[in-house]
Amino acid sequence: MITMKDIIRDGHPALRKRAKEVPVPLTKEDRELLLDMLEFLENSQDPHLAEQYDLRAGVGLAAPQLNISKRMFAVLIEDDDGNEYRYGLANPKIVSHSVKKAYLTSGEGCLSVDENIPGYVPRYDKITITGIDHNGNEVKLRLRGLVSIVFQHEYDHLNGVMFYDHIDEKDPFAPIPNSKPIGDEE
Ligand code: K3U
Ligand code: NI
Repeated sequence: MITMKDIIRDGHPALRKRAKEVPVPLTKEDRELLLDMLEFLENSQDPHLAEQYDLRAGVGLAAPQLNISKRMFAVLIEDDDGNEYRYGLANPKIVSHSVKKAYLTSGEGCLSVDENIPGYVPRYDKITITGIDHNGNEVKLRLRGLVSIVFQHEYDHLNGVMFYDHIDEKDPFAPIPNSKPIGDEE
């Protein structure tokens, strides 16, 4: 079972490396890793288990955060309409995206970053992403809003990019042109 002690923290060089593609078809070991990452997210979102195992709640987790250099991540999140997105993805690719941007008005957080780093993180509002899911099937997902933002945050981890890299250093809350704010007003 994955716990917080398996998650490496900001400053660890592995968080800044480009992760490696995984061989397809997925090995049993790689499918199990995706399932373990999904299990972590489930446990972390269960208040009782989170307290029992001292887990910080998360909606996403990428293999490089476990010091595993593989292009794999897991996401577990519900959209505003109550649809659940529960995916372990290997070799994901963002094949298209909107011109329009989106950002969380409350900023982003990361299980590998212990402090709060304020500021707007510009993301694409909509993306289409392909990959191999935790069952070994090819998938193509069209995502928008919050769900799209979480997938982009996890995708960045595979390229050694941290959310705060996108924050305007001089003016963290500078308006993002052509963008949709996501958060309090919804
Ligand atoms: O944002 C978080 C959250 C947790 C439970 C319910 C609602 C929100 C926690 S931070 C988080 O889940 C990161 C996980 C990381 F760092 F491991 F990738 C993902 C994330 C947070 C915020 C925006 C985009 C992605
Ligand atoms: Ni993160």
